[in-house]
Amino acid sequence: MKHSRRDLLKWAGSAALTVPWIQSGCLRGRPMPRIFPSRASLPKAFEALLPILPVLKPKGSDASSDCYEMSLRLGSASILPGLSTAVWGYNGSFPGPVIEAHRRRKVLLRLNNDLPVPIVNHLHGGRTAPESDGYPTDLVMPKGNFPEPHMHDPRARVAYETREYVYANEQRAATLWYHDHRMDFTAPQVWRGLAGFYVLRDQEESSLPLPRGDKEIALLICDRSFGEDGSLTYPSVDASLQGAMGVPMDYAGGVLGDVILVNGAPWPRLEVANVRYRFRILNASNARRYELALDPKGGASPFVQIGSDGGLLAAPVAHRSIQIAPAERFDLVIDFSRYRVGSQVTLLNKAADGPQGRVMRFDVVRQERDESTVPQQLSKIEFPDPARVNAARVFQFSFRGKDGWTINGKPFDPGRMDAYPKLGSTEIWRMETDFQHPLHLHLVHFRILSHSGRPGPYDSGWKDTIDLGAGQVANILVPFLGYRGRYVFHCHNLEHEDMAMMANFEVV
Ligand SMILES: [Cu+2]
Repeated sequence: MKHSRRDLLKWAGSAALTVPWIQSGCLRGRPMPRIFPSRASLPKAFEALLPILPVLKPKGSDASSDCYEMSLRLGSASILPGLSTAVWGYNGSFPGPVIEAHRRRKVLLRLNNDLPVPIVNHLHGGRTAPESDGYPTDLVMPKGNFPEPHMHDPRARVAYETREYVYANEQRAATLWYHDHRMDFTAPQVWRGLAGFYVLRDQEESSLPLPRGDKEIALLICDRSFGEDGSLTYPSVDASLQGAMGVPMDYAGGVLGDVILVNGAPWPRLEVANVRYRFRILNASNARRYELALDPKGGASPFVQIGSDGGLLAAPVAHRSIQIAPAERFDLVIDFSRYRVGSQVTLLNKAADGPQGRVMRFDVVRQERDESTVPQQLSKIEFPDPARVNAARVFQFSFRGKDGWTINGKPFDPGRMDAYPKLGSTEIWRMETDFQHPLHLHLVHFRILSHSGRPGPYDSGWKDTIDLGAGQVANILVPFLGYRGRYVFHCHNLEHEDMAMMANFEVV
């Protein structure tokens, strides 16, 4: 049955539409990302200590797999001084605990839904069988009498209260992450806290002399806004997330927070030794892009990139600053021996002014001997030959008024298949955009062949998300490996995604 965007019409009919959105900030008719301002007073920067995210312990293990279990439930977090914040978290925590996985060792993840709404879990960057990938209609329904899901997708695999996700980990080491992917409601559910790291390791990576132990730190960066009482606030049309989806048209371009959180703490600081550190950085924001830079600079190119969405690069790449869009990951080494002990080094966000122009601070507080190095060769990467592809496709990502954000002019419909790549084949996908969109394909990793003409500075290695600016075109080389079945590709600006910028491919 054809899925109508009934809810989108509700969204389009919401009160905010009475404000012509042409006046509310737009780029040639397209709504722009916009700050939803906090009512709470913004906390002082660099007072909170950076939380180091705890690693989830397996419930059990055998020769080939580790079993984990988490409940998605209401939790309470201390984010703003003197206030507590209700979050929706994996095990009640925001961000969720880190899952440490190993190549070729299966992870069995049982998730229990103790929230009042359906949830879906997606492992972003995972080469996952379709039944565990977190297709947006593969809901895990909440306890009690929740009304039947409003979408009618005959292929939906609806579970009740609990589901076991199986991750084969038949892929190279990489920084992955898990997050909610419920159709039409991903943006508010991730905003409330449903996201965490999944660090996949392998022998190749562990054998390198990179910074490790307490010198390897995962940083989940996101922006949020808060009410006077410390609650997370978001402009949902229906805050229960049980009825109408979406946000008023003013926020259809994307919701920005005015508080920058790292690992759940506002503008935190971290005490470091004057040695190399490895930071696995994830932009888990709904719609905010960052350009990360250091102050003081610490040389012309203080960031040494060693990895991307899909794991290690072939060789390190030095950067003056890092542009990171929603869902992208950067694996970076910063050498604090460039600074004197006693220095305070601010991680800036040059993409914004004011409070959002800063992210966190590193305080260089002690001297240590550095045992780590960054080898000139990190990994051997063999990309498929672009001259020997099996198919080429074009996808246009554009805003179409009441249809919302569309792909090839069409809003998401679980009942419509948009491409049938063959298992084991390689395709070139040409992506064209009208606006800034971070585009993500499930199941696969791809190589960026061109990005507005040529590969950009951040396009080395394997990617699963590509950030395209307004009017840009990219060609990506995509090997379809792993599994047959139905998967989605979509914009990872979560408001765009909820408002229909998603499509299907079926690997056959
Ligand atoms: Cu988008």
